[in-house]
Amino acid sequence: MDHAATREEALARIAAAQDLGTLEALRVEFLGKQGSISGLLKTLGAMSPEERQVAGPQIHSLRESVTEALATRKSGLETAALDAQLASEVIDLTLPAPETPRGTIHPVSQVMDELAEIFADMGFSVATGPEIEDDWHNFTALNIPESHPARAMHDTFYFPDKDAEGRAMLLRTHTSPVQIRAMLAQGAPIRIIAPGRVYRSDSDATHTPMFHQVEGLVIDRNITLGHLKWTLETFLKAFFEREDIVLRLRPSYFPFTEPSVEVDVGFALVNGKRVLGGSGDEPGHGWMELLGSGMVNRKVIAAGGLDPDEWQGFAFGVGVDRLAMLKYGMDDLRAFFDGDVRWLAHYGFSPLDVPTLSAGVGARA
Ligand code: 2U9
Repeated sequence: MDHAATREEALARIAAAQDLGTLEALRVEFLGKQGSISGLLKTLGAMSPEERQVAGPQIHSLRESVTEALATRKSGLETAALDAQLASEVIDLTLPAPETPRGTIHPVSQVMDELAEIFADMGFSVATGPEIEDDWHNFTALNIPESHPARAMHDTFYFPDKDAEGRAMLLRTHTSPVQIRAMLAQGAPIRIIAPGRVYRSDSDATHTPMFHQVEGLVIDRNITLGHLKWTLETFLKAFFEREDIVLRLRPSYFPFTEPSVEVDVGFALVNGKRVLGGSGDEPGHGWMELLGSGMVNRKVIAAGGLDPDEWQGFAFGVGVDRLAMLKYGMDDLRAFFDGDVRWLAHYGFSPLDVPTLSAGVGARA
């Protein structure tokens, strides 16, 4: 029996298969357990040796041709499929890459980093403390008596409950309690700045219920107002990146300092805008109140656990948001806390510019 017709038909159908599924179905049809060629092979067992000698090679040859044709067609179909995929998935390397959204450093963070860097050069370290305080650390230790207006509900956010020691709990109204804690924890001498969030119940164009302060504290033997003036002058020259910063110290009053001084900075009017620099007494110039300071009150030194006859010091406080507005030219404080990404894209700083001070004026993101 010749299998030429079977072979021809099988090879034709294999060659005509248009996909791998059809080809697999053909393999099963011919060579599977119940396949037609497998069936032919099974007939060999029942043949006489003479018949088998003739039919055996024919059936085996048929199986080999079909096996080979299946493999050839399979690789042909696979190559065609790969070619089609490659043709449809062309990568155009000339297309611009999608832009990766990049955040910016908030001006408040930038200014705080600048302050830490400037004061580090003068030997100060950064101290931090809790934003939820008790009224002893926030007020009493700072010589702010019970009757002081700063203690009234109007200014201070109080919590409804007292702490374990029976002290009223509040959101700190300044970072001064950080320095009280530092004095109690580490003793003297001290050179620290305390930057951070503070809270006052106040809200208009120039006041937000949360704002940022940096305070400084130096405690040592024989500290004078001269040290205070030199420190503030050196700080402001470095911060505003101008050598012609001129300070004016005016007598003032704060409960935690005695004597107390308010510090004004000279400015010039340039095209109707205030530009810091030069004496405020020159024609066309003026003075701008910038920060508060003074020699630490003896009572506050004592509240910090130190002997006021042995240790003296100076302290100062300034609004970080105000410093940022003056240096980088924003005019509305409220925008600092709106979280508007367009404002941040304009006024924010590149996170890739380190160290921070060299990012400086005119080097925004
Ligand atoms: C201790 C002793 C004294 C910190 C000081 C000021 C003066 C001051 C204001 C500036 C603008 C607060 O942000 S503001 O509204 N601060 O005028 N702060 S002296 O004196 C201290 C602090 C801690 C132990």
